[in-house]
Amino acid sequence: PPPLHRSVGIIGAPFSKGQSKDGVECAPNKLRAAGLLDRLQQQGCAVKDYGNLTFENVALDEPVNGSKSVRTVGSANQRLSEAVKAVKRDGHTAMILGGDHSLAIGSIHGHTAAVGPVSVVWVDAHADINTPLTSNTGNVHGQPMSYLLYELQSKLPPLPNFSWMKPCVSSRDLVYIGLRDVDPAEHYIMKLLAVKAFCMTQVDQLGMARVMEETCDYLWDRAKKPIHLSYDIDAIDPSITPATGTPAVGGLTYREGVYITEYLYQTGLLSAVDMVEVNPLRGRTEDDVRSTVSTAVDLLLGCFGRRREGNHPPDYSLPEP
Ligand code: NNH
Ligand code: MN
Ligand code: MN
Repeated sequence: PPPLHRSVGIIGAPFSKGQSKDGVECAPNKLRAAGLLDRLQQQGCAVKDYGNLTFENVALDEPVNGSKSVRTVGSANQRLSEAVKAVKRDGHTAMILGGDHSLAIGSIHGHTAAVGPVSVVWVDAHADINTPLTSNTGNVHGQPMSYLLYELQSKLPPLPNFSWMKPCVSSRDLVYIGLRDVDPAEHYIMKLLAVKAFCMTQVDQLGMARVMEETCDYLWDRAKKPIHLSYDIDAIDPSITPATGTPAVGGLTYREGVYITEYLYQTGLLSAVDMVEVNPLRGRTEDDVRSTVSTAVDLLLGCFGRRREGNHPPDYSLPEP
């Protein structure tokens, strides 16, 4: 196997205005407090923590076509895009700790600004491909893919504080895994654009090993591009990761979730990873939060070389008696 990229640049994006529940902004520090950085280092990663970004609330951020906090979300994502671009230019694999999923707009935008076209693997219970005009909730975290896709630009109204961004992903470079709560308009869009999706039905049918093989076959059909993994923790079954804003029953097992990360790591193409929607203020008990945070940490470790068979440093030598 090729020598794999083992330097990670971490950006905390404590951003919550893409949805309406408090708490997701606490996740970056919770993930660090759970030992994320130490454990990355122990498995042989060089770690650089760029710290948490700060975001301002734009005053008088009235709904735009029913979508909430659009200006605040726009300027936060502009900042995140610049930060991700800088981490990529520094030569690291980027790790973006959300925050809600609206941050994928800036994360993917900044990633492509630095490295050119990417493949996007979107692991989520939801498709997050509503346009501002199809959204039933007005939450931008249900819309990021529509902002990013070239093919949907003519369907977007003008959005204040988004003039900095241009679409940067082709619908042929997107694969969904784990879907089970898709709005009618989202389903229509996905069929219209023929977006590749392994919803839970396909996961049941094929098993995760084949889902990952087919994901990469599909993405690599034209060219191998750097991979952007956008991992919404609500993709995992809420019995394991209940501390999230919109839990959806019937999700991925812990093992299926981890397998995705192990598989993408060994491609050698993983170039940026978002971990979003961990909400330490949701869930009913301390254990609910602990289980959600520790699963998110395990998924991130899997993206950076952790193997369930065990790991050892390349320079390990047995002690002589
Ligand atoms: N589809 C709904 C919406 O557009 C729910 C999105 N919620 C999410 N997405 N958590 O991952 O608002
Ligand atoms: Mn999402
Ligand atoms: Mn989701």
